[in-house]
Amino acid sequence: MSDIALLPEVRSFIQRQHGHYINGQAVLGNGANSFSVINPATEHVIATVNGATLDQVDAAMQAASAAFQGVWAQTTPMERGQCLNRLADLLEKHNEELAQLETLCSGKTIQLARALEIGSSAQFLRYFAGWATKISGETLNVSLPSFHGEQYSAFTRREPLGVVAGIIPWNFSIMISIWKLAAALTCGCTIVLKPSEFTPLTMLRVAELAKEAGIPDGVINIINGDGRELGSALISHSLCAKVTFTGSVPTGLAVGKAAMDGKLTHVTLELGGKNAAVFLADLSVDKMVEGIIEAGYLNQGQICAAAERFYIPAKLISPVLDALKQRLAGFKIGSPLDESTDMGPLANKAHYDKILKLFAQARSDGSEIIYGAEPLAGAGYFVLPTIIRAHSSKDRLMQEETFGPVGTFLAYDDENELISMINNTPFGLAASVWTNDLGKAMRMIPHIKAGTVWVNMHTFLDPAVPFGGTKSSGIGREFGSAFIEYYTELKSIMIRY
Ligand code: TXE
Repeated sequence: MSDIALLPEVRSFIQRQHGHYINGQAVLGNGANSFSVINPATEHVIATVNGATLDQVDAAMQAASAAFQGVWAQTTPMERGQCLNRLADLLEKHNEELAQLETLCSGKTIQLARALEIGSSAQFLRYFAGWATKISGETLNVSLPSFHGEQYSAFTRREPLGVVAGIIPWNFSIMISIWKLAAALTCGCTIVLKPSEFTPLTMLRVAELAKEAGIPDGVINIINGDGRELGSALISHSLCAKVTFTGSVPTGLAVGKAAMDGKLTHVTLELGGKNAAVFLADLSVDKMVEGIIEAGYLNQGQICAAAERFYIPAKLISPVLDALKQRLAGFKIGSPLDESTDMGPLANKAHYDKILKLFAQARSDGSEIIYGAEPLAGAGYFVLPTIIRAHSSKDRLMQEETFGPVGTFLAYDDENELISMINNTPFGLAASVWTNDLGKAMRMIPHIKAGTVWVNMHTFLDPAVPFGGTKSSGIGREFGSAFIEYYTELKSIMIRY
């Protein structure tokens, strides 16, 4: 197979000069702090983006605030839902264009871009659209005494927080933006999104489609540029009512502190971790290998919920690792625009360098490398999918997030030790248990400290099911009905009559 042909609209889009999207208009900026977007599969510059000035950050926040108090406040919940549904229609209509753009910027395989970045984003939009008409308060019973026949009534209202700042990582730049945008807009908030410097293009195109979908100017704004400078400016802006962040643990901690500092801005943090997948001895080697690939190697492991620590029964670990090695060695690694590719490049040079450093450390630490831990020769940020066999839970690669296609495997003898092994980490985003014995899995679930526990599956998210981390993996939940609490303020009203 070979690369698919790029659509003419993709070619013309990347040739444009890019900047931001503020109040329904593309805004270019002055070019003083422009930066390049690099295709990680070829290392070629594919576009140039003008980074935002602080004045442009302010203009985006002002536009979002004006829309929040004006045009968006005047829409009915039904109309807000209809806007999101129309945007979902347009994402589906432009699936190929957006998927190609995203693959060029992020190195994600085209199949994954079509299915997850666009297909799944449309589904999330439709799910949130359904909530728009169902966000409401409660009527409450009051027990205050009545001395002169007076009576009481009380109720609550769910009121939108205001302008939301959404800070987005590079691994799923459309899907994660859509999660945040859809939750905010459904609740009546407006949003300023800051995509990652590595993947700044696609949301500019989605913002144009949002306008076509009838979402009023100022409701969605996009700011591109340096994370530290613009992120701080967004968080500390007087009009910022809420920050929603997905990204690394250190940056998330900085974002959380900045949000708390001064004005107690609401904050949701969805960070990474070191997720565990445990396989019980009743499963066949083949089933384990399928599960490991699903849990650890999708999108080159660049998924915050992916598993990186694998626990395998001692008597099965050698055949499992042998079979896994054979499967990974058969992976087709190459151009993400080739529909037959299993694994594309890592998403950017900084991340590639980090993974190569971890490989070097694994060697110097004396880790047992079963497969991989090597870059591929030639252009592009390609590495081999990697299998490391750990000596103990204390090994560096059993503790530190790699965010790459790097599975670290530890043998266990006693199933009773599994819970303490899974929980032996400061993080708690997700975990999975793989077994035919549902009773055993059900007994383990309450003891696992993680925001999501999967049984016989891993990584897959559904808009109906809340998602978020415990411990150092974050605070707050996205999706389900849980998101409502994080985008609205609860107001209590008491009436004496
Ligand atoms: O992520 P950051 P980076 C991991 C992965 C990767 C490492 C660094 O291991 O190698 O993090 O990647 C913005 N205030 N993950 O640097 O720093 C930034 O511009 C406010 C895991 O890309 O977390 C971007 O938009 N914002 C992860 C966003 O924050 C700031 C996904 C995320 O950047 C900021 C991605 C600041 N001070 C990488 N500094 C996951 N778990 O999902 C940066 N930003």
